[in-house]
Amino acid sequence: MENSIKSLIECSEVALELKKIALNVASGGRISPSEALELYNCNELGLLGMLAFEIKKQKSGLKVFYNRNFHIEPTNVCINNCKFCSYSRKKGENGAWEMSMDEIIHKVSQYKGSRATECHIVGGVHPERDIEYYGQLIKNVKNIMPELVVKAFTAVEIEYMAQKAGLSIEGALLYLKKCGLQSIPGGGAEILDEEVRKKICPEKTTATKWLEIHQTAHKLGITTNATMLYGHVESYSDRVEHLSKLRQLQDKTGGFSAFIPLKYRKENNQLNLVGEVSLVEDLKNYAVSRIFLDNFPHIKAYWVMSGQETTRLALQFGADDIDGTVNDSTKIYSMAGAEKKPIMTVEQIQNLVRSAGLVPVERDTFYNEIK
Ligand code: V47
Ligand code: SF4
Repeated sequence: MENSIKSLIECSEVALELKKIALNVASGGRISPSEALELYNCNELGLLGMLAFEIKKQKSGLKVFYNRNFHIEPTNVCINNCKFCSYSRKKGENGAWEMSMDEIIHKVSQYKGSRATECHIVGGVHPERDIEYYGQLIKNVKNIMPELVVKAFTAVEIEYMAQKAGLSIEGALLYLKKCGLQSIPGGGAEILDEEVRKKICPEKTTATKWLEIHQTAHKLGITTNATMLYGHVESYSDRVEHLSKLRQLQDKTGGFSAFIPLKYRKENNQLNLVGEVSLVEDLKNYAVSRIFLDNFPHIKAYWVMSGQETTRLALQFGADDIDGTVNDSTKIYSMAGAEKKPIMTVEQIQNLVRSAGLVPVERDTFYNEIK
């Protein structure tokens, strides 16, 4: 890292312990979990931003990545009852939806000729839909638009499909891969700690299983993302534990493409009373994640969740990806109180990135640049 940054740190008036951590980061060193905790507990947002932005520059220069994508959410019927979820319903309940295969085919057909490169498919864990249904769904998408990368199903959906089919996780993933699955999104991770999960999503895939599913996907050559749902009942130590588990797995497999912090949004769900954390907390979280996850190539500021203004700021705090055009095709966040109509044109995305003094670059799911 530039010597000027080191001199800035030397001259700054921050506590000695913090100075040592910052100098280690500036020299390209890896920080320990206890040092990450120290960063979370400090109030030096400027210093954290400077370090995170320098790391971002070393990894991707001034580039900020985006893609042309759309989502399919086949159903919000779900066997689970996560307390932060504003979106799931029981079968037949008011507000439940179950798209038929024809409706899905019709929806994908509307994107023909759109230059979209990714179809992101996630939904509730529907008690009656099985792995063959989802395999056929992927095949149908690929038949209509073979050029699309199918990034589909959280570890939670995959665990259920495997169980229902009597398959191992590896068997289920191999089956889905044969049908055309190329990447797995990062959802379902929440906080990778069993005690926190008992409080916010007691029926959901355990932390150990989530990690096992991603590890197996990596082994099979399926890249994945990782999220962290923050700003609810978890402590900074829980966040550090979450990040440590991800960093350890990434050291083993190298299969994660991006880390995506997801701020808990409070509308229409059972955790509402805990409220939402501040913008300062969001930026601190981006920065500490960028600094700690030295083996993750990308940090995504998902604009649909954080809103466009926070996304612009996150780009100064280590994020180098803002997801994609989305095209008003997801409801998970609008139902929880975020962007009501999540759609950005490529031009709007490019303008947002340029207004932060950075360079927009279109990518595909695997971060190949699209010229
Ligand atoms: O796992 C649910 C989160 C996730 C709320 O991999 C909430 O590229 C905040 O994982 N407030 C699903 N967050 C979405 C997801 C995702 C999104 C965009 C890109 C990618 C990727 C992955 O949404 C869930 C959960 O952590 N979530 N409810 C809420 N009230
Ligand atoms: Fe179901 Fe996912 Fe909502 Fe949990 S977060 S209730 S698994 S749809």
